Amino acid sequence: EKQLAADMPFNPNKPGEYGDASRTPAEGDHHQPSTHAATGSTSSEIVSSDKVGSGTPPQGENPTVAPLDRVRVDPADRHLTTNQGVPVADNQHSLKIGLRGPTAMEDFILREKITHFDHERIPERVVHARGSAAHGFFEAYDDFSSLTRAAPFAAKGKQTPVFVRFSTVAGERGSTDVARDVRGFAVKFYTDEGNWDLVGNNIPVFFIQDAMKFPDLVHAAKPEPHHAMPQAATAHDTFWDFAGLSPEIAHMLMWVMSDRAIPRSYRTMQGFGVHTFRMINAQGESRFVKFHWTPLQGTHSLVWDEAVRISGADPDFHRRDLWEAIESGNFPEWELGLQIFTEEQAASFPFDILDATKLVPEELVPLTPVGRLVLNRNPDNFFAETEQVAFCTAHIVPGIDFSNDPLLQGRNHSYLDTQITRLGGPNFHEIPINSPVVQIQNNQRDGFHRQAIARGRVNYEPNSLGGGCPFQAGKRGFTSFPERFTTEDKVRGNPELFAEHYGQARLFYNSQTPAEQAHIANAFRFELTRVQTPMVRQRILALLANVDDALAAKVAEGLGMDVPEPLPRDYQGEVPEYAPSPALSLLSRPGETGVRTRRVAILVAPGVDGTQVGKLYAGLLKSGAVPRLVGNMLGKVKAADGAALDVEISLEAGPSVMYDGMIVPDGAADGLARNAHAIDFVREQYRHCKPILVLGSGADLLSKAMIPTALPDGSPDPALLVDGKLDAFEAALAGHRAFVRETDPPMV
Ligand code: HDE
Repeated sequence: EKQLAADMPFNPNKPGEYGDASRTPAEGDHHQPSTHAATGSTSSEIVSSDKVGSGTPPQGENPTVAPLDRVRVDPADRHLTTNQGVPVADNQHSLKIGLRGPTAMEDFILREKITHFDHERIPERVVHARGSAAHGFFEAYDDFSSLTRAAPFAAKGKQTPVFVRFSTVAGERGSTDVARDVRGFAVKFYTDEGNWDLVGNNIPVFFIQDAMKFPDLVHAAKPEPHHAMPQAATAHDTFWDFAGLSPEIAHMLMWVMSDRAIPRSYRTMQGFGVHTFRMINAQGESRFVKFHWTPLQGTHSLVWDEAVRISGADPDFHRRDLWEAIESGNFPEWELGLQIFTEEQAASFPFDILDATKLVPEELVPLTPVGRLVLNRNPDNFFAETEQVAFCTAHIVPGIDFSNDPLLQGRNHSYLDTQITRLGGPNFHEIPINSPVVQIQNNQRDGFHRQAIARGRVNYEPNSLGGGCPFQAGKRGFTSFPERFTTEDKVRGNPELFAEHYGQARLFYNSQTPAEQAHIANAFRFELTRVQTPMVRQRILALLANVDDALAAKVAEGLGMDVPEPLPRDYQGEVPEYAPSPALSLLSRPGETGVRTRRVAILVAPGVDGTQVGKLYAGLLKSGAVPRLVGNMLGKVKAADGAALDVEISLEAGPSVMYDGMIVPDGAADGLARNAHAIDFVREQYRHCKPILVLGSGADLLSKAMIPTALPDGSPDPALLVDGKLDAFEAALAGHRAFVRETDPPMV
């Protein structure tokens, strides 16, 4: 039997209960010896006891903001207790009046356990319910204080802790990771001057321009209210109905129908602040900025057919990928780039920088790299951290300010407000993952779930009884940029340039490679085919007719319809012409990590060349790839030389879509060819344009699966290597996919 270890602080939530020794602060905490400040406490409070501690906390201490260690709970070598700390003798049986009798009402242990369980769930986020997160840091490349006084940019090499949550938008908490959707990219910086939340997306523009329209947009995109279908998908009538009646959506539609909306990994997505923000330096000078996160891993996406299959094979695909990368020490990394511009520059742009449906082309304002983001630690507890984290666009720090983007202005209200329902009250800032690393001192009091025990009689300001504390920070504190306004009428409406919806939609489309353009057309075809109401399809075609004739024609053909008259345009001025921006193509950022973390299936079966398999496996591991021996079923496979190989996963449990590339070694084909899973595996690898290496008789599996070894035009397939070298395979793997192989409809 484990003994009670009452002298040890087994629940760090309650360090004060275990005497002074257990109050030793965690590293990084500025714990000062107590001098008992002017707290107004009476002498009777200053009685030391195990429960209340000394009654004199160190001056200014507020343990609700201490490092997370203060609330990490580890059960090793501990017995069960109730929530009141009472040791639990029997956790298997309720208390009964005789073994076959009714359960006693008195069983407080049962009732506490069941009651807590009954209330385990909290409401999911109204959007972005499905997400995954990790801890890490942001490191500034330099001292950028001439641009901003924001603490993370104050010195070269300065590190600021962060917590980052990625998400889909429309799906519910348990929905698939790989739905076609925008991804959230929300970063909480725990800065020296309070928390700064940069709550962005993986797409730099948005569906609508004004917060007023957000509830309608979300209602239209979410499952239809009468039958709650479809889950995590925009491919239904209500979304497209709303879209066709909201032409400002044109640019965003190009992005969400592109491969951006089906990323290969959270690690291979860009992130964007979307809105224009301000940065302000210590002299009060302001510049506009746009935030860009660029992944070192490159920008890579799935193909649609693959995404659909992954939803079945592993709906946690992105969550698992992020988790495994961090666990294996492959810490994902992004560079933060800023587009910095002045008010005068902004006034010269052919679009309005307050319009979230517009981006600032990088050709117009190039990126200035300012630092890097590294995610290096998985959360300890999904609920406590990933679920309870509360991002809020209004969480900004000195040196950062808003623009008047009407979407951002509305968000600034929404994010704090929504937490009050979701997290059950106004004290969510005290939930450990949300609390800043700096002191919270103010006269806000009480409310549900209050943690801080504010001392003294003074809870107002100004005061003299508390020595005037806490006092206003004055110049050190946050000051809003004193933007000057001319006197204008109070109106509901939009600035003029907001009405121009098509120039940048066209810019995006024209900046894509032919393969990417084809994927956009196919995505429209797929989504609109799912739409039941012909009129709704028709209106989208009319919208596309304003973007690109060829695209409209291609989608119309796919729907068996004619291209209608273009939607009438609100904007009377000239639609700006933009030169194509190669930076908008996903393929323009192959990344710097090569084959690291890319998953490779080596198919094995009895008679396979074991030495070859060993060499391939070791070679791939050496390059940082993740090889897996995939076979008909788990267990040993006898290689040609008699050695036994361990199959790591079966074809059934680890289908093709789980891998970025495949190898069929010599001798494996015979033992695989009768398993239709193996045939499917090769065909899907091929159809999804993944690199394939076949060695010796391994090539037989290709012919069994009827895979063409040359491209439709007769030229060699750059990613199908017959008797090729591992180096060449790895080069193809680093290049991700060979879209040249693609046909519509697929031939394989
Ligand atoms: Fe959000 N959004 N949003 N959004 N959003 C929320 O806040 C909202 C918008 C974004 O990982 C909610 O805490 C309004 C743009 C992310 O926890 C809610 C409007 C962008 C996340 C909310 C927008 C985003 C949210 C739901 C239009 C990209 C997840 C739960 C005016 C720049 C953060 C919550 C996380 C979450 C409101 C538009 C990104 C309801 C009203 C534009 C990444 O407050």
